[in-house]
Amino acid sequence: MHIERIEIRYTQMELVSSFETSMGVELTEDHIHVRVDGDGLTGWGECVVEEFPLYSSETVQTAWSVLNDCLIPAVLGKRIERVDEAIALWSKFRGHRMAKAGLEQALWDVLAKAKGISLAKMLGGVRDRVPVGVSVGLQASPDALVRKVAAHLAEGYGRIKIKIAPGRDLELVKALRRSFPEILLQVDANSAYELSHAPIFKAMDEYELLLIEQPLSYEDIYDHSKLQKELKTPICLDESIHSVADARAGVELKSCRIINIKPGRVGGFSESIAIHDFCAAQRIPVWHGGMLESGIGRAGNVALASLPNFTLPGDISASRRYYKQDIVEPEFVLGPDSTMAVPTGPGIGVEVIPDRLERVTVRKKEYRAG
Ligand code: OSB
Ligand code: MG
Repeated sequence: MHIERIEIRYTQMELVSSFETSMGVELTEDHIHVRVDGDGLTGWGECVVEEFPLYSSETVQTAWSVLNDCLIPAVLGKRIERVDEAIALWSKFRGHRMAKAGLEQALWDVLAKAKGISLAKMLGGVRDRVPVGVSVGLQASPDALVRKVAAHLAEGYGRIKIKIAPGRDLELVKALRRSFPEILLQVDANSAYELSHAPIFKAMDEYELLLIEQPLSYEDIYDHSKLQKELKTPICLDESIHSVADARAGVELKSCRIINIKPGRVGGFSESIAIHDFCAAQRIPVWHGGMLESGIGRAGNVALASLPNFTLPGDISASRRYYKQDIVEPEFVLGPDSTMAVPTGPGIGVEVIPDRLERVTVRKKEYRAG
């Protein structure tokens, strides 16, 4: 395929409710949407950066500049038949994984469309529905959290993840277990704790949590191995895993028993598949994380989550849990038994609605070959 045209858009979408974590409060989601055109086909990708470097060191501005200066010039005007060829063209550039993943998704989409197959099929997916859950932000009080979780359970979500932060942790787990003794429940600390907080996590062992996500620092692997030794509950790493090499370190050091995969955090679907395959061989279950994506990123997440070792429910919720109106049709909805259907049409399998995308665009830039 001849890569004829690329377009990037700085987009800003208002969340239906604010999302508070140990990192801060988000009211809007700032991402970069990527469009690639070649041989009469269009591919879409979403770069899951944020306005500030809180979750990751990347931001909308850093990803914009790396796309503009490095990644787009590497592939524009080239003939590309396989995603590996594009990755080889930009692999000399270090880091900036979210920037790479956004462009990579658009290439996967357009190349899947050229073959007339779904993105899920092209990635190696084997399921037509994937198990999903919902990630619930910090609330004003334990009672407010119980009410919020009750509402999500009523909507049909069968797995609840709550955010925790120092001083807002054990009491939340206790309050939820009092009201909902049987639900699938897990917690996410987003790196807010230190090894000296081990007693808090040990106390959580009483509450049958599926996992404790990223308790310690965002690049740490070693201290997590010390903490995991003290706990019955599995630790799951999110922020610390940027590559299959990190996954190997985490598993070999016994820092975690579960890994969260987000294509943006690891540089794209190709690296995600490598981590998935490594974990499958090591009998480490994986699940799909989320970055409050629009329908474009969500379509990619659902496709990737259809691979066989994504055995735990993902942070993949219905479009309406995030946004009043998604920018794709059909929007993503929650199906029976807390599952979501994997799109079956060519590529990402959903259609981007141009005027909705336009409405959320803050600025855009286009690049043409030759
Ligand atoms: O740590 O999983 C996380 C959102 C933004 C940044 C980091 C995280 C999250 C979530 C939201 O938990 C998951 C979702 O998209 O539903
Ligand atoms: Mg997380």
